[in-house]
Amino acid sequence: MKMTFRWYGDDDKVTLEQIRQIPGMVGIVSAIYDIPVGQAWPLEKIMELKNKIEAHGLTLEVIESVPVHEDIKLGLPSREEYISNYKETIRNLGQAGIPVVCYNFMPVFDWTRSQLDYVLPDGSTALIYDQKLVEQMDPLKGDLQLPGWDSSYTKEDMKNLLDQYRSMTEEDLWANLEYFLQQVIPVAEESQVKMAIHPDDPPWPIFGLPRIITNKENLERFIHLVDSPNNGLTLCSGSLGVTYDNDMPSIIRYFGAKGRVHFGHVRNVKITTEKSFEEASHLSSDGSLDIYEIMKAYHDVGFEGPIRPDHGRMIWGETGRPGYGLYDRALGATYLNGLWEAIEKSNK
Ligand SMILES: [Mn+2]
Repeated sequence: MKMTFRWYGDDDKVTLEQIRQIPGMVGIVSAIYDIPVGQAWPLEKIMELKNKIEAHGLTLEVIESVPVHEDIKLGLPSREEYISNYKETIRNLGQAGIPVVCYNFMPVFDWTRSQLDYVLPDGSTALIYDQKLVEQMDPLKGDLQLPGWDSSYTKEDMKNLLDQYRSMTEEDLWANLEYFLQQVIPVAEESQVKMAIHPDDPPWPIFGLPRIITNKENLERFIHLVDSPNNGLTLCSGSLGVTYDNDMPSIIRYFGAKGRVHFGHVRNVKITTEKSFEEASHLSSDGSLDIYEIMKAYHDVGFEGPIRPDHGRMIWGETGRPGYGLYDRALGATYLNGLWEAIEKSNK
């Protein structure tokens, strides 16, 4: 297992100097943020990012994400150009020696929360998701809390986009995903890049839009859309794990044994009511997930890929990108490394 940390580039308040000082930290998860979605990433920009990270004694282990243009998810004729650009990006990433690409296939909205600064009893703040509140939100009113959603859609663009998705079924989305993979995975194979889809967060439909990367059965269907070792998964405990229907350790063991887990996001959540949850510190006793069992599952399947602490709370007065402060994620990384050392030593 390689411990990694997400870094949002030069605009990130958290610096590479700080990340390097976290004990046991070896790698960076990052992306190029100033290229419009759908355009190819030039090799020079990728090399620039990689060199900067390496100059700080770290390695660029994962690109998270290369975003998938909406026209690909919608299956529009214009997808051809965007898929062609995506393939070019994968080839360039391969040439730069980047081993893993994380992406997702959620229509319109990336990860969604109902509040970004919920105050926990200890005074720290966390992201939370309350299904009832989300049901009352109107994507056209701009009152959404969308931390993972970095877009400049106007109200009109948004309305048009939602209209285009109106008649789309889950099966249509599966077909469009399959079409995308059939073209991209052979290029990933040639380029020695492991593609790792991130589960939908939360793992159920929101605002009437279909979501399909949601549970073990669908992950199984996904890996067979194109049966290649390069067609794999990012397993995110904080996404799949927000429902008791998804048993994270067993999902990690099942797909890990098949060699299809290429990246792990590990974080804890506290399930409050059905379809509602609060993000918690990484510690098992602070949430609903058993983080020891999750790390043990990665260990037992011989996982050698990157893992990162996922979202953290805001603690010690830190302000910054919701879920992506330095302190709580650093504590998370240290805790995960501690569990790993204990698991390794008890298995000797
Ligand atoms: Mn995640």
